[in-house]
Amino acid sequence: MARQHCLKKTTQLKRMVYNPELSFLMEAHSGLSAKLVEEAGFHGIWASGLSMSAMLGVRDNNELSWSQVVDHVAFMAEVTSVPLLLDGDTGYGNFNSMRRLVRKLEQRGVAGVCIEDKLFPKTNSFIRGKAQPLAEIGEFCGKIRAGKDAQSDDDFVIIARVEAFIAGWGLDEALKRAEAYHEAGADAILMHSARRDPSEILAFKKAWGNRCPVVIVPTKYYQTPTEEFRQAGFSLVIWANHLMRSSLAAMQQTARQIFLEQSLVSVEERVAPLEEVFRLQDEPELAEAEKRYLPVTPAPESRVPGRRAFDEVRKAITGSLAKVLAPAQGGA
Ligand code: SPV
Ligand code: MG
Repeated sequence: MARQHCLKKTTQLKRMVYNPELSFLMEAHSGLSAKLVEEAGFHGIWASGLSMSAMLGVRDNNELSWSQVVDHVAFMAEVTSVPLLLDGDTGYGNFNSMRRLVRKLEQRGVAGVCIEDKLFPKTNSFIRGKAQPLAEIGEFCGKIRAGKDAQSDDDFVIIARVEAFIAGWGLDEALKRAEAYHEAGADAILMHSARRDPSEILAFKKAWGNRCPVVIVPTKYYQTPTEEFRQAGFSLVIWANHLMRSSLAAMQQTARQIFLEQSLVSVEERVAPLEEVFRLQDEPELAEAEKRYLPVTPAPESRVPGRRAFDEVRKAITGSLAKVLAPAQGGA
């Protein structure tokens, strides 16, 4: 069970976004990985579209339907007490899809959603980025407004992700889009970049100033010291896919080794013990609950058919057998 927190998850996320100090969201893609993010100490979870798709064996091209995504993140939200920000791709359709998405996410305990200004079905930003068409600004603003109007919790967070740098449009377009999305009501701007250095996002932040919080995803410019992001005044850093990628590498290694060795001997010591799995599933809580809710376990004898019933059945079978066998025996 997730531990209790005195603030709503939406409020926690909103405060994190608006807090001038740099905060971090860590990627998760399942209930288990979400729990690990929380246990590691992170105050928020990024439900990555890339990672959820990859872990389910499909592409990051909206091959998962939006309701499959909502069902999936519901597990992650249910078992954690820190807020979860869903990578909502393009909002899975038009403004109407966005309204429905926001309502469903609120019902499932998700604290916020980030939508990107590309076209449905989207493609991951690191695959043929420059070939990707961007959404029309007015249409995307309508989606943001529809989402903000649909939320029933004032603290539910909607982040607008600008893909202008990814698509090769440059700083002016990035600023124009950020300004429009901010005016449409986005709580923050996620400025994405596929460069190996932070020049694009630093140039944006310098020009943007503190108009509203800015979120970054340093997957490609990972060598930049975090202190630079802090000094530049970013609000949130998203470590976007590193649990998925680390588990992938570990699973490949384990599968290969067991296949080659036809034995578990050399892997047993380096995989998580079963006790750790049971702990993360909170088995002790169920054992406690059983004590509270199940009737006192009956004595073993009373759980098998009564002795008398057993004897009667045996007598009936023996009697029938005797009847069947008697003529045969008599005739021998
Ligand atoms: C994701 O994690 O799915 C993202 C971030 O959208 S990225 O893959 O960097 O586009
Ligand atoms: Mg994504």
